[in-house]
Amino acid sequence: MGATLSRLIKMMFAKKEMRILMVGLDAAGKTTILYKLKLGEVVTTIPTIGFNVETVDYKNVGFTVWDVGGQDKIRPLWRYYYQNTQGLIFTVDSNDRERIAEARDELHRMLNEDELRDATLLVFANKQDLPNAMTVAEITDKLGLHSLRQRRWYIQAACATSGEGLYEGLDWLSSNISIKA
Ligand code: G3D
Repeated sequence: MGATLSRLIKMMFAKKEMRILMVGLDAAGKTTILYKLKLGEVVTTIPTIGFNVETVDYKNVGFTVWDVGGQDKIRPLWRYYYQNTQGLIFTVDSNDRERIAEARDELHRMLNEDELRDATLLVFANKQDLPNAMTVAEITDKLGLHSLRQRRWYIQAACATSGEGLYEGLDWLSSNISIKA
């Protein structure tokens, strides 16, 4: 699965120079997705205390991943990573009903950032394998996605542990990303 995925991603993103940010609350499944894609060596850095960033550079695509939520002090530091971001992947734990409102708030805060104005949004409704998982429709509603204006967005059901849905989501992202010449 991993090898096939990375081959497909290589084809999808060929010749496109881009930066993709993947964020979400902790335990949403971001790291699992990153490793499942088998893009190469995942490098973990801590630019400052409590701010853990994972990066993978794959051909001309840079993936950067971190946790959002409850970190007001370090929030201004995120800006550094916003520059030149064409794609924003927001990963949600579909089973985490308690924190879906927090996830919504974080998502909208990020989308309000000026540097992310033109970024295309892909939401992974992750952990769909769990029996109590919220449906894509429910998550769409709870994240307030229909209220987004002038934003290309898409929500994809996914299971990071099996890899289900990851290719479909990234396929959509690569086709809908805005590249500045
Ligand atoms: P994060 O990087 O967003 O913080 P992780 O999240 O990738 O570390 O995942 C948090 C936990 O959720 C991990 O479990 C991981 O295996 C699990 N997980 C990720 N994706 C899925 C999924 O699609 N389905 C299920 N059932 N679990 C998933 P552990 O036990 O290692 O903490």
